[in-house]
Amino acid sequence: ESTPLIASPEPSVEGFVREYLRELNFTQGTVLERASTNDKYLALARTVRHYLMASWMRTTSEHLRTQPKAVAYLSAEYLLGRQLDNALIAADLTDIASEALASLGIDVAELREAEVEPGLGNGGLGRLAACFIDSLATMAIPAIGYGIRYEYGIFRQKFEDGWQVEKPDRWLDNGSPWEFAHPEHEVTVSFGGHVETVSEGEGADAVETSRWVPGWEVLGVPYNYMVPGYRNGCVNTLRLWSARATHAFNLETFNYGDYAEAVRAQTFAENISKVLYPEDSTPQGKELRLQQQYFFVACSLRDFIDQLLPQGFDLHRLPERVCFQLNDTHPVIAVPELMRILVDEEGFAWDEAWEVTQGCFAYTCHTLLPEALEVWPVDLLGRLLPRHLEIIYRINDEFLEEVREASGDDAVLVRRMSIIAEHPGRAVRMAHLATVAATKVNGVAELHSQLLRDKVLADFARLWPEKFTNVTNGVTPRRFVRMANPRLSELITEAIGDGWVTDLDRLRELEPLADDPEFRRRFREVKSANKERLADFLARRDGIEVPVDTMLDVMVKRLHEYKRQTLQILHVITLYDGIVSGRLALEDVVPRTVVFGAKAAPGYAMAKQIIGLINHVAAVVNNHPEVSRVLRVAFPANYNVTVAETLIPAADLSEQISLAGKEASGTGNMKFALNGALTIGTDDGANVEIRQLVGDDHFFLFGLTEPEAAAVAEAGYRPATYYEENATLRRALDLIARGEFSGGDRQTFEPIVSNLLGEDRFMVLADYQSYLDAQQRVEAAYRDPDAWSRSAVLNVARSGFFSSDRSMRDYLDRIWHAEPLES
Ligand code: 26M
Repeated sequence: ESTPLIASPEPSVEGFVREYLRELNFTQGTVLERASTNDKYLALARTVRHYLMASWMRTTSEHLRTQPKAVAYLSAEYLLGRQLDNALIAADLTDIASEALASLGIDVAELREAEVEPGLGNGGLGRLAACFIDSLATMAIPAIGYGIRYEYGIFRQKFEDGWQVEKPDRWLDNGSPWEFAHPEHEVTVSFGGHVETVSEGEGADAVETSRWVPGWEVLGVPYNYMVPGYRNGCVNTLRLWSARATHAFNLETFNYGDYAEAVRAQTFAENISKVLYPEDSTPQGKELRLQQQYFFVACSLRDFIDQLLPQGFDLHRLPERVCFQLNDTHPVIAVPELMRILVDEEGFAWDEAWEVTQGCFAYTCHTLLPEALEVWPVDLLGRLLPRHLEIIYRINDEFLEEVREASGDDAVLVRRMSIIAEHPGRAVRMAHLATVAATKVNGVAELHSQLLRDKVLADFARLWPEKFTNVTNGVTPRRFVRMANPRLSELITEAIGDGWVTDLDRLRELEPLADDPEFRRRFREVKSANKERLADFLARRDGIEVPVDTMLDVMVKRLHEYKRQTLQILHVITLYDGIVSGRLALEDVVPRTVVFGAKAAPGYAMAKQIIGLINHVAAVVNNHPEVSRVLRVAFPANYNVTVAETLIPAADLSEQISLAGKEASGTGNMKFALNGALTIGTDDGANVEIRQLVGDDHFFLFGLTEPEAAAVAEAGYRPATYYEENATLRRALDLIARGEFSGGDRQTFEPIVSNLLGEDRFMVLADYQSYLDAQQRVEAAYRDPDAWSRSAVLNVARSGFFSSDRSMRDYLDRIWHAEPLES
């Protein structure tokens, strides 16, 4: 309590100027006249940091002093987005900083753009983790995020002739002013080796205990990042681990004089945190990926026990102090790791250790696709973590005993539920391990949680119904409304005050204003200003020209067959075909600009094909003298959080068109609704809840429902039937097949066409006509600007539920049972 703490500077323009120049001169080591944009950006970032520093130190000290129950979020990904603007807004420094820098002749806007966003995640799952830690800080919940400090985040996407190529994301090159390295808190992580069995005691009292004799070690160095709450004096911590070679290892090799070998060893160790794996649905079972997972989890558990609990804390009581939330199965190796710590290091009896472990973990599942479920071959896992494999076997033995007892020895059931799969090879099913160990298992939207209970984890839900719960995802209104859409924020605040930023249900108070013509006019002004901002942004960033007076129709998300970007491109092709063939008069088309943003996993050939198709269709459409008057397609490369922040506030129409039952939740869908776009979507994931809240009249629903899709699949789906029976669809597919978008070449997109006609796993053809009809309803609605903007305002007013603050309340009530830190 008596920690001497330097106060953060008082917020004033003069004070800010002083702090800023001090950073520029003393830390950046330059003077204003010679400073580069990057120098100026770094100095600004460090200045803003100062204003949050005292709160950070205070939050940390209070946490250590009061020892509350904490949430430790374990996630292999945090897709943070840029930090500067978020920090400025959280600290309420935006105006002061702009004025201060303006007085020095610097434009803050220009410095903002100098920041390279930390893209330490693939998509929804990583961005969700970032939203959650923001909400936890804003709600003053004692929480720490643990993850990996990848040296290279998600690849930078470029297009060459319309085809995706990947470039390394060198996000650290220009300096990283938001992180604090703490090498003094390094953790040693062991790998490999073997397990020895030692007998202790004599005769009947003899017990066999296992001892892990590791083969090699690496160090984990923590890097701390501030997670500022919104103007509440709470600043939590995100702790990301970076791998280093051990000193001993190095020294030894150096002493033998083998310099090259020593450096090789170092490189080997540091490879562990080198790069984010860019797959987000088909885990490849790569050894390095398992190394990453164990590395960050072992560091995090050690760190929590050593740094956040008092010395000598009785670990029997660990569940009173922490809930480790497993963000999908990626950190599940934490389960045997905690067992190992308790049994092998702390001398717990197995049953005691298992009770503690079961009380400490909760598991969130983010998928329904079977190919996305992680499994680790037993030989790989046994080679890398022999003791953990042994522990997993014992957990499984005892679990299967319980299943036998409960089922009257149902051997088929036992095989289905086993943590160890036998075919095609023996492998550990991480989702089963997670489900067995967790206090609670949750899905990420109502429909998804229901399908988990009914399908993917049905056996487990029958055994332990109370274990299963739902927490519908959410997004942070700070970043995705307040920061990304300042114009809309101002309009809302003018109408209902600024309480909505931390209490998003208050957006309901906007409902009556949907009927106010003046408010709707101002809402339309905001949209159109946001379109101008987007047009500017794309012109400068990509040299893409987008019209500002058309319907902006946006589909941004990872490229996946189940998300069905192909369905939207088929709609574009159908419009093109209609106009070119003269069946559709230009005057009858509502002018629209279709924007795509999507990265494909580098090894996902079909996804890359689809990217190629979209770009090639775009080229043809945009260069056609007639068609381009009413239809444009824009596909800016390298979609990321920064792009989302300018794109989403400008959108009129949000495309959420996955096959029902495949998208666990979606979170982009929420961001669009909150920014006043209307959704065209299937009954999938959180779309279901969005539609229920905003109302059917303000949502364009189409497509099969999940039970319908399941029935079609069951009966034997034959996509070719749709091709044969629907002339419009046939014309669109034939255009692709005949090379209309590939300079006459029929081979280029043959794989897409034959996949759609042959297998079409995600039923694009089955939903095509229904989608077209819904797009017709969109056009009709858009022709009436008053009705459209009324619906848009109602989307905003009724989407407060999708704040990640609400998600956090649900996790707290149903799973974590932690409370805010008093301040
Ligand atoms: C696994 C192993 C190896 C390499 C990568 C992975 C991997 C990484 C990310 C697997 C899945 C990953 O993410 C899946 C994901 O983003 N799921 C999405 O989660 C969102 C948040 O809950 C949901 O809104 C989306 O519907 C869901 O697709």
